Amino acid sequence: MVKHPVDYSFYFVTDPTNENYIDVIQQCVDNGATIVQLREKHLDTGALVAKAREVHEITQKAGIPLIINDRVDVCLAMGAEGVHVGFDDMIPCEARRLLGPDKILGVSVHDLDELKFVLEDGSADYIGIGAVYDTSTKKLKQAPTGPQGVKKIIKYLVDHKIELPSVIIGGLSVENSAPSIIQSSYKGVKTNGVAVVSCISQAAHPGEASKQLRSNLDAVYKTHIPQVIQSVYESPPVILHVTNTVVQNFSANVTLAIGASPIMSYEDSEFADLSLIPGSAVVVNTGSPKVSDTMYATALHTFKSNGKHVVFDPVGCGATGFRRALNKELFLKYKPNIVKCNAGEIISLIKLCEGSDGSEETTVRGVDSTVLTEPLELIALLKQFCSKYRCIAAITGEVDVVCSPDGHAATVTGGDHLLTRITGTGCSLSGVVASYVAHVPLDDLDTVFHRTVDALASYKHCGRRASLNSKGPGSFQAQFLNELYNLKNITTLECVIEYH
Ligand code: 3NM
Ligand code: MG
Repeated sequence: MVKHPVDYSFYFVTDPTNENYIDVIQQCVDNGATIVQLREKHLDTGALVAKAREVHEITQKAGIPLIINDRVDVCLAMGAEGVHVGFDDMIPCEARRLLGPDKILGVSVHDLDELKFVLEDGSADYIGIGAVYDTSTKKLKQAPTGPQGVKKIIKYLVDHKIELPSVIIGGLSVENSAPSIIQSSYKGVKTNGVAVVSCISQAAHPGEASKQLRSNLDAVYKTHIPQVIQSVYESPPVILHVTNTVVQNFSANVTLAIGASPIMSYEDSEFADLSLIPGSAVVVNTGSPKVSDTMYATALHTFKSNGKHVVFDPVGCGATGFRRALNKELFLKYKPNIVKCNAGEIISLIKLCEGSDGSEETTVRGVDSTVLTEPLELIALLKQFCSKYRCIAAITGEVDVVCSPDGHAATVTGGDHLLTRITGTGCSLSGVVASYVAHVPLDDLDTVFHRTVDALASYKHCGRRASLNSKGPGSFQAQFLNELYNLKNITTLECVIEYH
């Protein structure tokens, strides 16, 4: 039987020292807790069962699970949703045997050895990783892991393609929770939540502290991509792709998967009509040049002059003299408002715009980027470029970078290496950017910037999800389209967005 997905994001562990514990739990649940653990080390069994029933009433009303610390018997007696055990309790498979398949079973893990034990055991539904920091709530037997210790555990799970939810615990506060989630993430994969005691239970206003923590967690986990997709579905943008022959089919499928309408054309004389369709936008991708001499220029010019978004993708800029001249001229003459490419291509374009003839460029081999640029160095370069040419730059790579003309910058981390093992993932992304921004006014730079970040995050998210369900590039491509199609239903973004 498939269990309901559990939202672990805000995991409140009760504090036995709270005199008004019921009130604290109620306030916490009312202000964003998604799961509660009753942790009582010293109560007699009868009193513990009674207390558990009282807490269960609150969590049941809120529709969230109640987990009992250590005590399988108490859980079974009063019907809580699960149990959490540590290494000095019953071993997980013993707890599982008693609990049956439907209860949630959590297990504490401090290091890789303990993780391997839990994986071998195979009974845990989630792990609690900690203690991350020192805490006065519990006497720790081992030194705190820090975010880096957590990261080792997440890395092991990611490297072995194991999807086991986790929460982090120990010394987490309203302020340090979100940064700890980001710092302990690996390849864009984050822990699923924070388990907290004192930052809520000892707060002067537990409700207020909960609300603030919820808001900080939402900034890390929550995504409005489903709403963006919803607006795409409600009024499907028509996206003209003047793109290379290699990726036409895949780009059209990607655009369809997210609910927009692709139209592929190399016929200059129909571009003006297309640019007049309400909510249309154009992708101009200069890969596999050229079908007609005027095609790119006409596409850029007609859409630009009719006030539409233009996503320019200077494929392989820098690779040959022809491509350098073509991309430089198109960019400088028609000033597309969004440029989407890889690091090698943008560095080449920037140098060309600064007057270099680019012939000494060694940074681009074919159309794939061989440039290993530090994201922060790239951001510094892009901020100048974007401000000078009043464009948004969306640069894809292991870490994506997005910059706006008014100095906003974001990185997106995540995805999977299989994204680079099928053709067209970069090129088709331009169509997603175009679809997400098509209905946004050109001068609403802030929204265009955030929609562009959303488009790149969509790819990292779907790349990650698709790789978990595929053995190689073939099934990855199919799964990737499935994941794009399912973006309308996601609640948690499985990649990391940071603003700089
Ligand atoms: N378990 P606070 S740390 C209950 O490392 C608990 O397994 C830990 O409390 C572990 O949020 C801890 O007040 C205490 O630091 C967490
Ligand atoms: Mg225990």
